[in-house]
Amino acid sequence: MPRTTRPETRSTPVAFRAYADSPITLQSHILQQQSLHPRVTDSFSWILSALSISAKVIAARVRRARLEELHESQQKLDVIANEVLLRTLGGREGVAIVASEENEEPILLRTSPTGEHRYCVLFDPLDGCSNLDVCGGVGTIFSILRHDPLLRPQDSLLQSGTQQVAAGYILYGSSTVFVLTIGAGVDMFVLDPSIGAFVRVAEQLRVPDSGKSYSVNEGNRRSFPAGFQRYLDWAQAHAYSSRYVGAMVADMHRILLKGGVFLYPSTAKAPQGKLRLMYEANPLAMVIEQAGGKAFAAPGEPILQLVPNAIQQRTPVILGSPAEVDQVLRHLQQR
Ligand code: FDP
Repeated sequence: MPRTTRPETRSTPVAFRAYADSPITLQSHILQQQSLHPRVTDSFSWILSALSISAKVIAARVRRARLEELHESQQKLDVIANEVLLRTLGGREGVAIVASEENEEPILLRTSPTGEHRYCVLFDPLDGCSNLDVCGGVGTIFSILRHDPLLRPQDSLLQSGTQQVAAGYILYGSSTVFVLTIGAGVDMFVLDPSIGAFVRVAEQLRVPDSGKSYSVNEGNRRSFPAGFQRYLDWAQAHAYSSRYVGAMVADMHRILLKGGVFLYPSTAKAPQGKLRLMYEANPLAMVIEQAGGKAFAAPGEPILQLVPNAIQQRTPVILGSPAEVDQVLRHLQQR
């Protein structure tokens, strides 16, 4: 006997209603942006489309990870993700240099003749990959900088985060989510497997001003600088929740949608912090700031203003809702 369907009582969120009415794919969103912002050139759009294709390929491999690893000869998924991105981006005329967290050295693909706009694309192909063993969320993080043909490849890459022309991440979780900023707010897309396209589900995302949760590896607490220990005492006394996935993209995504603060301080094991400035901290700092949040390495040191001196440089990270980041900074400044 057919089940009787109960009338839908919960209201559909606005963003999803818009999708049901007329889906905007990432591809059409990029074209829209091109018509709105003259700085979004054809070659830049092709780079975003390469990232979108790579994300679909990697998402498909992540879905099969637990099946494929049954075969012993299987390559590691972070290596596969790296190759997919290098190959897809490498074919785009607009890419001058690719730099991957997985590779020691950046790869110079082509120079930029005068008048030609080319870009450097930096990425962490599969961040948080220890989570794969337990079917947890993992992600790809990317950052796009303008290429300066007059500089050596290394120097062309060593720009502060304020110079990023776009940044974002892809979260391979219960859905595959693509979060993008081109410096004019943050938009979110979800992969619809039935049509094989990323569809826009939210425009101009804003991180909540506050959110009573912190995200940190508390196992390292004893070796955190004193200010972080003071902050954690304060947060626990004020009934904050602790939420830590251990994959930065997944922790960041939760904070972007629900508020809170993400912390990766310096520790005894990682005195400069563990996270990479150019592959992780800068792109996620750009996203959170474009969504109205804050990102600092220390009091008075916004992440985006740090001038890198090495491509693999590490930094402490404090990012999230503005009110929560301020609380952390306040505790760091106390004597
Ligand atoms: P992973 O080593 O699994 O790739 O920088 C990488 C990262 O994960 C982040 O994604 C994550 O936030 C952090 O390291 C987790 O580090 P801890 O295990 O030290 O908490």
